Amino acid sequence: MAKIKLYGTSYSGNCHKPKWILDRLGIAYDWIEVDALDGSTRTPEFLAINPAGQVPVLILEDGRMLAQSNAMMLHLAEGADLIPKDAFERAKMFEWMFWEQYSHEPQIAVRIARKHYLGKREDELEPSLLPKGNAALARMELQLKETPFLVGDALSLADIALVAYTRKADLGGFNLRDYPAVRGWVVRVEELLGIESALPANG
Ligand SMILES: N[C@@H](CCC(=O)N[C@@H](CS)C(=O)NCC(=O)O)C(=O)O
Repeated sequence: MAKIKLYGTSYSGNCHKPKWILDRLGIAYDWIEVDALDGSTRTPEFLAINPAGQVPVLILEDGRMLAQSNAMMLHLAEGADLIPKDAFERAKMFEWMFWEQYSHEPQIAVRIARKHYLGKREDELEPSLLPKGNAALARMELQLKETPFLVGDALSLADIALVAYTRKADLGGFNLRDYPAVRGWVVRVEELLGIESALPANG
């Protein structure tokens, strides 16, 4: 069987999610760099790999393809302690992961990409992204004032899905100092993942 392959953009939070799981679980893989912002995901060659034209893309040892960062994490972490055994806690983890894709990533990740990576001016950005992104951060703050992780006392895939872009929210014009419980959680999760902090040094 071939080694697992992960197609990804090295500065993309969605691509970090499956990478962090592979690293944490000690699974061998080859990283294949594809720039999500220069059209490389829309070439005929890449569309033959993922017809959705997006990274990340995971190719399993037997050649099967899996898209969607959260689906990849669920598959790779099957049986690991990142997925609660209790059925209700597992459903709460899904609740956060589905919410991440609908109510967090489309505002926070998009604002980071447009403002920081594409260098758009404030007046070129969709005005609703800032209030909607702040509403998402406020929702997380409410939970993280109560519990150290999004689902109770232990790190789960919910934390990994949500930390990917939350840790870089300042690059999108958000201010994590307004959300102290979220900031403390970012530090905790980054430490557990063994990754360098993405929070602004003096922030
Ligand atoms: N919901 C998808 C989102 C994937 C996504 O938005 N990928 C971006 C990079 S972060 C991309 O490939 N953009 C290039 C394009 O759409 O052409 C996931 O979680 O994997």
